[in-house]
Amino acid sequence: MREATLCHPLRDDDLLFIRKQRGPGAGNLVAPGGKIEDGETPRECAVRETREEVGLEVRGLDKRGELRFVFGEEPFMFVHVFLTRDFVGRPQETDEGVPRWIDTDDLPYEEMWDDDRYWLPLLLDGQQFRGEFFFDSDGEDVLEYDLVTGLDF
Ligand code: 6U4
Repeated sequence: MREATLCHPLRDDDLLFIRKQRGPGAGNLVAPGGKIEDGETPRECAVRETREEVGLEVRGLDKRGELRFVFGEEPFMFVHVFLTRDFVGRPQETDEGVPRWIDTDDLPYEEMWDDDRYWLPLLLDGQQFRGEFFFDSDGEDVLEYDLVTGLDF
């Protein structure tokens, strides 16, 4: 199963998203992140991807979740989720998309992957979580999921 990261910078009450330009989930609002490379830790990957995708130098990443996605019968991806309030620079537009700060009270879940509505509220509530999401074979809709909290990564 491919292993990847998501890194959510938080500035006051706003979370940073980009509109994904290509690959699976193109068109969705997503956090910076991507696939882990050989020899890289999940945290190192999250820092590198955030630098590459929006030009922010993030530090002090807080690991908050692990998510497993299955599309139909196929394991799709295992994702480590990080949150940070500690970063330097301003988000820049790159080939990956246009960055956008979005108020956490008004998140447009209908523009995100279908699983985000289930675990983003836990992230914002300061919780740690592990989730498994079973999508239809197109990876469009979550059919079933299992989410546990109270972890300590
Ligand atoms: P690189 O490594 O640059 O190729 P990218 O093209 O962004 O990365 P891709 O398209 O394989 O990687 O997708 C990986 C990214 O998508 C990770 O950041 C995790 C995220 N992702 C994948 N499925 C997701 C899902 N169901 N919900 C979600 N993020 C998901 O919130």
